[in-house]
Amino acid sequence: MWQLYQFPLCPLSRKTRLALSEKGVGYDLVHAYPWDAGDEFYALNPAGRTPVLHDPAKRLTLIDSQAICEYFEETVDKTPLILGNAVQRAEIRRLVALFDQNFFADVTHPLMHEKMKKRLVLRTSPDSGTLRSAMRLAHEHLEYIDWLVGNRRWLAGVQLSLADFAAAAQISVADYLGGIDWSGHDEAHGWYRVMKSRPSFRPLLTEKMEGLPPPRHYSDVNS
Ligand SMILES: N[C@@H](CCC(=O)N[C@@H](CS)C(=O)NCC(=O)O)C(=O)O
Repeated sequence: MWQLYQFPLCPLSRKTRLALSEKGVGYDLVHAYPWDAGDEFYALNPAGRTPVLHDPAKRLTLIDSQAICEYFEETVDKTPLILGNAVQRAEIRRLVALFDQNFFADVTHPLMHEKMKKRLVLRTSPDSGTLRSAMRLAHEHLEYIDWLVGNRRWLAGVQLSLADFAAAAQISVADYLGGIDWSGHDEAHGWYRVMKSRPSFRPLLTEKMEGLPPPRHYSDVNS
């Protein structure tokens, strides 16, 4: 059985979990907090980053959310997530990179640092300027999602793809941390409600980070 080393608010682990679930791949969760990880985790991934997927019986370790998603895309036929022709697959990969890297750097990572790490690890107060900037940048990303959803059926085109799961994974963590204001983003909000109501999303919405409860609306699929 696969073991997924992750922590509840790691957006890249969330993307991986959504893809595994959509593809019907079973796994056990192992909590690994990069700031407090033990030797066992560092032995698997000396870079100390989550997610890491490990199969002890096969002595196989997969590292990096995109490498893991691509591995299962190549080995499991069920629910293709990087699909279509070469141009369409390139567009899916472009958007996955945009959310994994840009949205993460602009919005999710600053929110995680200010609201999660400072509270649970560093025991200091969040910086309001950094939070304001993350929320302003979140609006810009949501505007782009409004445009994508308004012009296409799903983010990368006519079919649901890994781009939708990469974006929804980042937004779900930002939303947990109170960084998403949907005002003026009806199209993006409608798309996110649909993503939230998928069975693959349910375990993420009920999971909590110890010492850091989510806002009440977070797990409500209608809000
Ligand atoms: N490219 C990697 C990035 C993984 C990553 O940055 N994970 C974060 C948590 S969401 C982490 O482990 N950070 C620990 C650190 O920066 O020390 C992936 O997609 O898996």
